[in-house]
Amino acid sequence: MNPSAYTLASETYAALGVDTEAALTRLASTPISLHCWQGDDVGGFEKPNATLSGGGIQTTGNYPGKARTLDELRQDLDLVYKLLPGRHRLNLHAIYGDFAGKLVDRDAIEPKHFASWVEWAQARKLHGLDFNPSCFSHPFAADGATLSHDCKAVRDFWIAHCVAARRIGASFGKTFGTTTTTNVWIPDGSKDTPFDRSGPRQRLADSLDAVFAEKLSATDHRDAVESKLFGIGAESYTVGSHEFYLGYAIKRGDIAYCLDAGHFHPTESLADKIASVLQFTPSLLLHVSRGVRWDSDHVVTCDDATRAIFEELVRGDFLGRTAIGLDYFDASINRIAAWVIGTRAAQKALLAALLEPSAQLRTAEKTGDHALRLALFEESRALPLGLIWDEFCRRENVPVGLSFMTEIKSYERSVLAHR
Ligand SMILES: [Mn+2]
Repeated sequence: MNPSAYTLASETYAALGVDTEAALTRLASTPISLHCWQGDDVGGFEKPNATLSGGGIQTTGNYPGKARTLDELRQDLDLVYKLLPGRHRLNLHAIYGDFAGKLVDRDAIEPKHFASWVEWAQARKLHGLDFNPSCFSHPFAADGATLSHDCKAVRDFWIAHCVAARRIGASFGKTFGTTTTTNVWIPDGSKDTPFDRSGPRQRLADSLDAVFAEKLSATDHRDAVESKLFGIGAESYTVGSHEFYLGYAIKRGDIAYCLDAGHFHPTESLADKIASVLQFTPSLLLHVSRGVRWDSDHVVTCDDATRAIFEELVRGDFLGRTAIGLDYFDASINRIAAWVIGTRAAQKALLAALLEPSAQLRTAEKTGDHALRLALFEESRALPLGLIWDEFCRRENVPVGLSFMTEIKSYERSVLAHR
């Protein structure tokens, strides 16, 4: 009998000292948190026909088939998870609660509003749920400030929202027995050059202290803070900048810093920041995204920048201290395809990192043989990654190769066309 394509590929890797079985085991046990907001263009379900407003973020495109209700979103996610190898998580924003037709304001959300999500996720054996307060698409966020607002009543409203969000996150962690990450991102900033850059930052630091004052179980729950360079309509100043949140996370020592791949200058390497951040913070939240010129939230691809991020996680042995989430929203193509392509691309980038000839690379670097190091990097690019990936999909009983697109197309004809 001829050896399988996987056996041949595995031998190619073995010749470089790489154990493909160990890589597949690690890949299978690394969950990715899927962002629920790809399915409905960040509208949420607080009220019928809710749409994203403000926040410095924007979906572009008007591809048909957008999920209009919780049920439609869940139906779409069922297909998404079916097409992904491995066991994953779901990342919910507060605006995706099951409010049963009642208006529940953001400061009044409770775990009970997410009980049907918990039930849904448990029935599908998801790894767990993650959470985010939604500090946008709300009258109190309309002037571009939330936790840093100069009006105390507005700040207090958003503090109450974030406190409520943390409790919901902790309830998820307790239920699933896996640590839930609740990530605080706010859009606060200004379109034009401000005079006072310090005041809003002082107010934000004070607000965050109030948000994080309640001690929650570190087993159930992890807090994260997410920085940003700029937003649409907030081009000149962002209160929660990289320096602000990195400093805040280090000062506290018990919260994770969130690095979003779309939240830096286009020429900055997110990968290069990982080992620096983790020198001084206990854990990291990654928002894998793909900025194109601006924080455009394009679908993740297995490009060099994404591969470099996962290489850092593996080389530094940081996977255990990192929560991996996706954050993008593309409304110009089939949204389910966007979810599946992006998640599979992130997983492929992780697999590529796990298949690096790391022992040989380390030795070459240690002995000063930089030509060999370069040669190993270049040879690695042409290794049969795709054959190992196909084997992973086969073992996980999900479509191999492009056939996942056939299932998505069929769903588009039978379900999405009727929305
Ligand atoms: Mn993000």
